[in-house]
Amino acid sequence: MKAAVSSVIENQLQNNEFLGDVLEGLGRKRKTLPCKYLYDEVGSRLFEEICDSQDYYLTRNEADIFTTYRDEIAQKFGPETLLIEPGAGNCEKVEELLDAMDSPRGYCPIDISPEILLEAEKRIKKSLPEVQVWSEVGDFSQSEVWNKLIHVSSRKKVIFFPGSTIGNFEPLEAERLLKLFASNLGAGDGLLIGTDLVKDSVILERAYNDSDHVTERFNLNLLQRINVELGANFDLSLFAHRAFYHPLRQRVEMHLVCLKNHSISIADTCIDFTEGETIHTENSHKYSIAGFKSLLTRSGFESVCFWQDPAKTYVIHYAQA
Ligand code: AVJ
Repeated sequence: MKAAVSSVIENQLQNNEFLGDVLEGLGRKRKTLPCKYLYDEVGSRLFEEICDSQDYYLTRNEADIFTTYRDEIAQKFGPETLLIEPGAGNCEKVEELLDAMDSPRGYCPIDISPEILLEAEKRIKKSLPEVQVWSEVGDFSQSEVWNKLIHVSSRKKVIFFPGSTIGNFEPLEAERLLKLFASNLGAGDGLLIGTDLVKDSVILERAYNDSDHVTERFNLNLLQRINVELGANFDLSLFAHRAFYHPLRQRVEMHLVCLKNHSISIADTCIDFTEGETIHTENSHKYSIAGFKSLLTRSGFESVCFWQDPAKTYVIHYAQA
């Protein structure tokens, strides 16, 4: 009973924050929504579908690197290392790595989707019964959730941040996030982080406009989520998915384009949309190897080494705090 009541309160608190962020973002001259809200249960599953699509090369090529270099990577960590994965989602990438590690101290996935986390924890406990798992639900870009992990002692920690998730953050925000990571590590602890490389815009744009239109559904699901959770009345047929590479900013931008003048309401607030205006929903920054190394240095890390796929589309960096 107590657990049920507190989870209702927790839900309401989360919804209040969601509502506040949505109203703030849609109240701006250039409308925007925080990309972290794309990953509700439906969104996380759609993202998994994106990862399986032929056009989205990132996940596949990153997995290739892990499969090829897993032992070499695990050796960099050393024995009895605690692996922490912010934004772990379905925790699919970590199993291979945990399996290659020498007596891992344990695994701490952090994610905002409790459903996905619970499912993943069950799976890992089955496939790697000797590995201890401590899951935490929360936003990894805020220090609160990291404080909950402090009780887990270990001689060495490595933060595992694959998937080019760092690309979602604007350069200054990325620096702030990596500094937060560094502040939760000791000297000599590690960061294993995946970044998508700058490349031909045709390849990049295809990856974010897949031929099965999964990315379109993923993007539009954000409006559906706002309808369901915040009682808004978005008509999804009045918005279109648009993703393009911005070469100066070195990022793919994802938007929802309004197709006709209209207004919607969210919790007594009326919001006007004009034809052609967009809601900016996500950025995916692309880095050169040198560019990312310099970000690591600015953030308090020392670059140790990196690995790439044969086609050199993607990089996994290992750095030390
Ligand atoms: C999970 C943030 C790395 O930016 O490539 C995929 C999300 N968005 N297709 C990315 C995403 C549209 C993905 N990240």
